[in-house]
Amino acid sequence: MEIKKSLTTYDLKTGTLSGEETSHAAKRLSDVAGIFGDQAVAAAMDPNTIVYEVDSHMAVQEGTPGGLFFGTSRIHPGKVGNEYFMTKGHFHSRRETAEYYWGISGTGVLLLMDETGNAWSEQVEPGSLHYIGGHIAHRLVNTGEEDLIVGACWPSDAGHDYGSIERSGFPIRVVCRDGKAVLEENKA
Ligand code: M6P
Ligand code: ZN
Repeated sequence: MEIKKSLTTYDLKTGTLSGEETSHAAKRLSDVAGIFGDQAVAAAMDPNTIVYEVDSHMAVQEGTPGGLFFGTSRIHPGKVGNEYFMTKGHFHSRRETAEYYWGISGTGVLLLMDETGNAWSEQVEPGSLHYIGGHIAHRLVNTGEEDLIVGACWPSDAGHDYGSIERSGFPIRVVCRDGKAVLEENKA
């Protein structure tokens, strides 16, 4: 019997996934403009600007119980006004499901929020490991000048609930003041 080679590769330095059952998606400003605090500034920017990209490895169908999905989020450096580029962020549709995130390169912030709207954050850097428990919304923010690359692993039946975030957002925004990343209350 021969030893089979994996049909998928994962570049440990860049998080890039390639081969079987992998896919790539780009999120442009036109896809995510609504998440930023300054809507006038967002509207004046090039809507084709790529805010972040996601590589995924999905070996089973979305919704399959017992399976796992694996991915890489690459948030580009940039700001809308003073607010750093970030992911849409989501709760899981099956609220009890958890997820791991880990920092691969770059620096940023993981914003977390429970279902009562109580929010907190963790610094993301190469080698940082983040266990995101069930019932916790999660969003990545790139506070650096290079790509923030973060790995992820989550259950294949978790699903994404973006609606709750679109309606009320996170109570914290990560903004640049005097060249430094700070947390500010979301006044929207
Ligand atoms: C990670 C995982 C994915 C998620 C992606 C982008 O790779 O958490 O499930 O889709 O980040 O984040 P979002 O869906 O919030 O835009
Ligand atoms: Zn998730």
